[in-house]
Amino acid sequence: MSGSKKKLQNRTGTSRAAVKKSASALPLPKDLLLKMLDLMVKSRVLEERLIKIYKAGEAYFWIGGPGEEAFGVPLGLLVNKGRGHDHDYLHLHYRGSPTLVAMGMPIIDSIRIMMNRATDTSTGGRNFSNHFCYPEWNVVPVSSPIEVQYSQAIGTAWAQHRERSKGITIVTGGDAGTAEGDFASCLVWSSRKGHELPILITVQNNFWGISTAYEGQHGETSIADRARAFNIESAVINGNDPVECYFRLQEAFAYIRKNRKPYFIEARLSRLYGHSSASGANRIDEFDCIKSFSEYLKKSGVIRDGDVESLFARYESEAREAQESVRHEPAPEASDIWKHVYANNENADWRKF
Ligand SMILES: Cc1ncc(C[n+]2csc(CCOP(=O)(O)OP(=O)(O)O)c2C)c(N)n1
Ligand SMILES: [Mg+2]
Repeated sequence: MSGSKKKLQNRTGTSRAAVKKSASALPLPKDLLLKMLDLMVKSRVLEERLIKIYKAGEAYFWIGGPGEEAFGVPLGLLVNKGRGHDHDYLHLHYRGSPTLVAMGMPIIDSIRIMMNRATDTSTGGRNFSNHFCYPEWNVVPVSSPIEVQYSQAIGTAWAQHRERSKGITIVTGGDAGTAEGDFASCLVWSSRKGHELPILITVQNNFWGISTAYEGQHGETSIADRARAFNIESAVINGNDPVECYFRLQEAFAYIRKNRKPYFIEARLSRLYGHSSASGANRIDEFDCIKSFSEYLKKSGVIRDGDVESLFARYESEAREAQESVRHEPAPEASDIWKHVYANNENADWRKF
């Protein structure tokens, strides 16, 4: 990690040290800490399996969320999951696997997308990794063009505002994409006086846009400063610390649910396997949130030597078995390209209109 990146990551809100000092006991219930560790490991193992599938030549492309578990897992745990405006809508980007794992997505679902099988319920095997879609959980389809989710999110947030529903809208994305107009549109539309929207806007700042470093691209001190200009409540947090993320996200959710106004979070975190398979998908020497969280839990007496290793082994065997069974599942047919293109029309085939 570069010196300036370390400096930027230190310039966040509550630090782990502060959380620990202020609490004589554990900062969160033991069961919750264990659950977060479990889901973080499950998500990491899943992503590492996807990378292995790619490297074995059984898939065409990988992009995903290893390094974002400390942020994504608490986010998924705090969501009011369900269908319709009284539940939360999620407009995720391609690093959203930890959030979906925390919401209950089985490992095999993600492997089906990765291996382009017709059994993949998100895309019918017609999109690439981590392009999730779960209508039953209000998870709208992940888009390959970056940042468009920020302008799409205004739609569900506006509907929830207009109908005074109980649910809120959550939108996530990367730091580099904030250069695009959709991000600015989201800030404008979510903060208009008298028409503020119930939306959690997050940016997972890993300090990279593919191979372009953050430092040379931003005039603002932090991305969160842009939200402040619109009078949107905002926070810069250490996205590598699951305890801090849980507390800060909990605060943000409570604020939005009560006030029906926007909240902005910039989470500074790691990108552990580079951008995608296009950059090699090799392990990078950046801060590892699972390693540090396990060490903390060991020191606090919550887990013992060997516990984390057993978790990794258990999920690795589940993921390997899933891959083996998906191998025997059918690929989509060429004619399947017309399926599910437009909602509720007879066949979505424009040639027949
Ligand atoms: C509109 C658009 N422009 C360019 C791309 C190519 N592209 C894919 S990911 C990416 C970088 C995104 O960086 P950031 O927003 O920081 O997210 P990260 O991948 O770092 O999580 C780019 C430029 C794209 N998919 N869509
Ligand atoms: Mg980035």
